[in-house]
Amino acid sequence: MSSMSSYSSSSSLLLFTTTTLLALLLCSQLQLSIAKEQYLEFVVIDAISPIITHHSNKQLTPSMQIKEASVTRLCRRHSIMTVNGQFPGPAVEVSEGDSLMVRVTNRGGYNVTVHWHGVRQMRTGWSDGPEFVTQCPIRPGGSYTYRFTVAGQEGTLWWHAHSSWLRATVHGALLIRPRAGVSAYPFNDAAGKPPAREIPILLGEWWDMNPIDVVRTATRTGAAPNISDALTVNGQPGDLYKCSSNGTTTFPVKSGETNLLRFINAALNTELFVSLAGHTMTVVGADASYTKPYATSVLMIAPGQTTDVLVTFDQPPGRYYLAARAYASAQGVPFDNTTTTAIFDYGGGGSSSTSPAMPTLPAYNDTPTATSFTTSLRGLRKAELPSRVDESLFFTVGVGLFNCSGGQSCGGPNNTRFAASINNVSFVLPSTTSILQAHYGGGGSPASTGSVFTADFPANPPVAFDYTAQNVSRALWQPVPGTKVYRLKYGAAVQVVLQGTNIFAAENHPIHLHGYDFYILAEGFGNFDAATDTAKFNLDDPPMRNTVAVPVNGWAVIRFVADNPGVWLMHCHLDVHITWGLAMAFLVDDGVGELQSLEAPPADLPIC
Ligand SMILES: [Cu+2]
Repeated sequence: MSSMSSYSSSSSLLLFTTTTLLALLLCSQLQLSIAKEQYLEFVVIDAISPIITHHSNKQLTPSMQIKEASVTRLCRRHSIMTVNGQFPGPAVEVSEGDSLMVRVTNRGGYNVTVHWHGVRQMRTGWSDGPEFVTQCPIRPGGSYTYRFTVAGQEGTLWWHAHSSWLRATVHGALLIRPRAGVSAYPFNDAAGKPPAREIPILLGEWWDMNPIDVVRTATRTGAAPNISDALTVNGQPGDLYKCSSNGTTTFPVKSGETNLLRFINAALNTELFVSLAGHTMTVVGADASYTKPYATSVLMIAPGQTTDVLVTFDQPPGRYYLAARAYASAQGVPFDNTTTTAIFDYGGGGSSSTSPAMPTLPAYNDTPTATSFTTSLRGLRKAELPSRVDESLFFTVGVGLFNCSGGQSCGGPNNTRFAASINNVSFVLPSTTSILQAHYGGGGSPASTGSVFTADFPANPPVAFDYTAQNVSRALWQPVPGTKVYRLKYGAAVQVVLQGTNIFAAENHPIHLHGYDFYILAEGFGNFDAATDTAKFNLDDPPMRNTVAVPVNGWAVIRFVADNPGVWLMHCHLDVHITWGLAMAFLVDDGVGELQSLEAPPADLPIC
């Protein structure tokens, strides 16, 4: 049994890795049919706690089944989409270097895909998951097997549906341990031992209605979607909500122990401040890259991001609230202002009549605290940055408004429809095939009209303006819809300035890049100015992440080497914004030879 016995709110998912499979083949009773297919099974135990890896189990379900399950939250019963009936979904636990095969079967009523958030998917873009970008959706009744290797990444990632707003309930942790005998955590407790327990903490967002209906209504009317009704910790809103106290997530911990808390912001639209009463948190990793230890009383985690922290339970034994609520950076924009709580309990039983200690959380609009947190993170080791930049890109990111055209419902401000864009292109997903399939089949020539996509995504905004001005001209508020990619040569060193705009409302946007980790060289407020801001670049120990929270009315600069061929979505991880088009894709060409080329598509790739 592993050290995760305190993970009480979700069941577990076992998996075999290549190594395990070989061991099993050598010693045993693996079914012949499975052995022939070299199948790596995902198996589920329907139990409350422990996450166990690499052990056989006789009662196995060899698949991830997307299906409805009935749950009660906020006094009401709902049928929600789940994986294997669990909410949050099962945690997947691997060691660095493991190869996985995950057979996903859609037993629900919606199209679905699964994205392995943060996994680099080297040469295996077919398993990345975003609907109509790397694959057609898995139709109800269909199935697809995701095949990929987790290499060079250690820490916390996660998996989630990448189709409409299904990820509200279809998500779970992906925990990557150092490979035994090869590497180890670069941190220890005071006694020089690894953390006694590891506790995955998924922060989520709950609607008192079907989230698919919420986004469908918004898409129909052009208005903003409803805000959520609750925030959650491991699927439970906690004591501060109606009808929720009985379900409040509780983490039993031991006095004196140091534990590793693995936070994942799985909320759809809400960046979160997180604090634990009475305890300091020491950040040791983010987005499955290690950081220099950073002690803090509050975290800011944006949707898509993960943060690993060490906590030593060195306070008087008792019960302490973990609490999370919104960091809402956009002025005048409605947000879920509720507070979710869970309880860390080392009271040794009893004492549940007194309320747990409550932490102090920053004000909703406390941008200085959010910025201070994100800019304090440093990579553990010296960065391996290319000395040159081959592609210097400048992308504006922000919302906008479409003028109303005939026959449309225009429920946005002043008879408009909400939109969002990068470099004024509001991203439109294809509907007849995926961009990756079109690319592989040659369907994306720059000039051809009527093709699935065009390779003319602009390197710069079409018009330069004062991006963060108080009053950006209304003439600049309306983006142009399109399915455009930016083409990169294999191995190109790419730098992207992500520049927030003050169109409609400035906001902190968590920009997520698929297929890559990137270094965050610098961030700041106002307009990026190469003449002065380049000097602020941290080329020594910048943090490496897959999602950067671009400061409200500010900018962030990221850098990566395009060493993974394929089609890779980059988008705002606020689902409300990706729904409105805040996305683009990089098309990275093959390099030389097989090891620098995208693999061939798998035979079971879903068809549209
Ligand atoms: Cu956004």
